This record gives sequence, C-alpha cells and structure tokens, in this order.
Amino acid sequence: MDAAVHTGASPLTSVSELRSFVRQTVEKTPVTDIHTHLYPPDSPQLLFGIDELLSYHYLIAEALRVSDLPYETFWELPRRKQADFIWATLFVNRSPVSEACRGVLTTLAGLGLDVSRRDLEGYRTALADLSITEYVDRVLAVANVRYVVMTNDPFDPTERAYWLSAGRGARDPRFLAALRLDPLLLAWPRVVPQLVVAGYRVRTGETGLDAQTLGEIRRFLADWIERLEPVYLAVSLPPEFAYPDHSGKEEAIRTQLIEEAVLPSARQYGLPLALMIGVKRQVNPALRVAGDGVGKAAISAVEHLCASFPENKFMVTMLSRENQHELAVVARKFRNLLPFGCWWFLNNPSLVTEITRMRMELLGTSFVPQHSDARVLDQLIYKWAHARAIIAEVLSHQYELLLATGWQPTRSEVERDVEALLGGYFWEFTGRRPGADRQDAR
Ligand code: HDL
Ligand code: ZN
Repeated sequence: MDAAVHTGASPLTSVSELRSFVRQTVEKTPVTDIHTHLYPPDSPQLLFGIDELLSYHYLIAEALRVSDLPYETFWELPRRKQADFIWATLFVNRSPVSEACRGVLTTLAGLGLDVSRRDLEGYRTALADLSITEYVDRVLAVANVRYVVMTNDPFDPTERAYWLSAGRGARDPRFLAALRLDPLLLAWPRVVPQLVVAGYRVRTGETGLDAQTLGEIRRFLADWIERLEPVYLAVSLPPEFAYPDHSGKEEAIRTQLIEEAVLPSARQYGLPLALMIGVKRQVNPALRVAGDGVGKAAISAVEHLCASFPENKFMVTMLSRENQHELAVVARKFRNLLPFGCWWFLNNPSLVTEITRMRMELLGTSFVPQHSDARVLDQLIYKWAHARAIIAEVLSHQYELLLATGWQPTRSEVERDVEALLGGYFWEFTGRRPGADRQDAR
C-alpha cells in the first residue's frame, strides 16, 4: 500500500505512528463539554477576560491561603484589584506551578498573548476590541468545543428573569441547558414560598409530601423542562447522601422528592439525572464561593438508585478520589449509569491520568473522561487543552498495549473511539442527537 495514502481502514502499525495519529485526532475532534457554569453571549451572567480568569475561586483559595490579608478585605476589593492581588501573590511572588495557575497561562497563550512578557496590563487590553459574540466564537474555536452544557437553576433570581424574559432573543444552539435542582432537593422548606408565589400549590409537609404537592412539583419540573429543553437534570449532593434515607424528616422528604417527583419526570422526558456527589458546602464560610470542601461518599446510594430505577438513566461524578474506583466498578454493573468527569479538586493532571486510565481499563470507552466546569468563558481553552493531552496519552498507552498483542488499530477506529470519548458516548447514553428537537430525539 502506498505509504502516503492512508485510508480510514489502514492499520497503525508502529508506536510512533499511532501516538502521532491519536494526538492529532484528539486535537481535531470537537468536544461536548457536559458540565459548565457558562452562559450564552446574551446572558448578563457570562464571565470572561483576564480579571475574571484570575479571580476564579480556585485561585482565590490558593492566594488567600498564603496571605494574611483578611478575607473580608479581599471580598471588598473591586474585581480588578482582586485580580491584581492574585497575580502578585501567585504569579509574581511565587511560581504559578499549581494547575489553576498554569491554566491561566495556557489560556493566555491560547489567545495568542505572549506569556513570557508577564504583562498583566497588556493582557487586559489585548482583546478589548472583540464583541462578546466574537469573543465566544474565538474561545470556542480555540478550545474546539462544539457544545457547552450550562448549569441552569430555576430558583436563582437572575436565571429565572433571563429564562422568563419575553424579550430574550433566539437561543445560541451551542449552549445547551441542564436543569439544576439543588434548592429543591437540598433546601425543600426554603423553596416552598418561591413555588407558591410562582403558582404551584405545594405544602412543606410535616409528615411527608402529600399527593397534591408531589403533583405540583412534577408540574414545576415539566414547566422548566419545556422552557429550558435541558439535556439532563442535575443536583450536587453532600458526602452523607444516602438512598433511600429515612433517618430524619429532611432526608425522608428528599427521598420522596427523588422517588415521586424527579425520577418520574426524568423518565417522562427521557432525561438522565446527573448526581454530583461528595461536596461539603462551606467548610470555610469566610471563603464564600471558594469555601467548599470534599468528603468520601457512600457508593451504596448510587447502587441502590441504579438498581431501583432501571428505567432511569444516571450520570454520576464523585468529588473524592477515594470514590473513583468503586464508581467505575458500579458502572460495570449498571448500563443505566454513566460515570463522568474528574470533578473540581480532581481536575489535576496527576489525578485525571490515574482516574482516566483506571476507567478505560475497567470500562473501555463507555464513560465521559472530562467536563470543564468552566465558570469563565476563557477557561475552556485551558481546561480542554490540559484534558486533551491526558486523554491522548491514556488512549495511546492502551493502544500500545494492543499493538504488543499484534492487534493493529485502524485510523477510523481511533477516530471512532476519540469521538465517543469527547461527547459521542454521552449523546448515545442520553438517546438524543445533539441539537435535535425534543420530538425527534425521544
Ligand atoms: O456544584 C458544582 O457544580 C461545582 O462545580 C461548583 O460549582 C464548584 O464551585 C466549581 O465551580 N467547581 O469547579
Ligand atoms: Zn460545577
């Protein structure tokens, strides 16, 4: 066969040829980013630019840790001054060797800025002439991100106003919704007044939720599913989360909400429920958005949900490193379970490599290796550059082991596997085609 002519069916026979092709394929394959805190260009909540990059809560925690600046003094600073403080503390007075610091530098380089100049003022003005739409187009192109799944909380006043505003323009098809249910499942009594004001006839329920209340919650969910057209429902949960849990009134109501409202609605609309388990909210309240911690959770909750509701689909990410192996093992047991991402404190190359290798060894390509969790638009550039490097490395390593047996992956098989890992398997799991409207997709 002419060496210069490579068809999809042509096998990759050498390690160097294979590694090079895998790296190219991972770079060129657009990704579906299945969990972010980003918003469309027309949303007032979309964050972008160097000052927001530097004021990412990961960097706030790292900077305040090595400073004696009182927390409240920091919070009273304007954004730009916060960014100045973080730049001086983590980039000038120390080397930016942490993952979140390196991410800022990868992002600046990805935007074509000269990082060797260390010119914060220059970085602030470099892209000032771009409109927000041009900025979004530029970042999505550099990061090679095809779809961004947002986090949409109907109990958040700004979010509600945006989605209820009649004047809102056409939706940007690249920004997909996820209906986030933390207040409903974690703060039920507090959301009752909001639901009543919005016209849902619900009662707090001293001895559990009555049929009318459950029916009205399902109507609330249906209204927001119809409005947002989410690709999944989601909730973040503490390490203590158990299912079923009747240990107290609050836990019993949460169990009832899951069983008799959220999961029936998810089934009715064919939507997965994403469980993000293991976050200890506000271990240091003085750090505010940067104040959350991590705890090992009980994998039995995931086992019980997957076993009890075989007609529901569950996407699960867990925050503790110690939960990762057992999550992958449970995924081997339940085809309605999709493990996803190296979430938050796990999104560091040493752990992403360990977790992604372990998942591929146990699950093949039937998992979602990463989501960005980006809060600032520009972060997509570093989150995906860093993730792609590891995904390419792990996949190449596995293919190399196959080569050693005599198995020769073909180019089209590598392209198929990479497409699966960067969103294809997620879409297959959800049973939807990206961008298809609801009727087609069911
Ligand atoms: O609850 C979540 O979705 C978490 O991702 C939090 O938003 C967290 O603050 C975060 O941004 N992690 O990356
Ligand atoms: Zn998140």
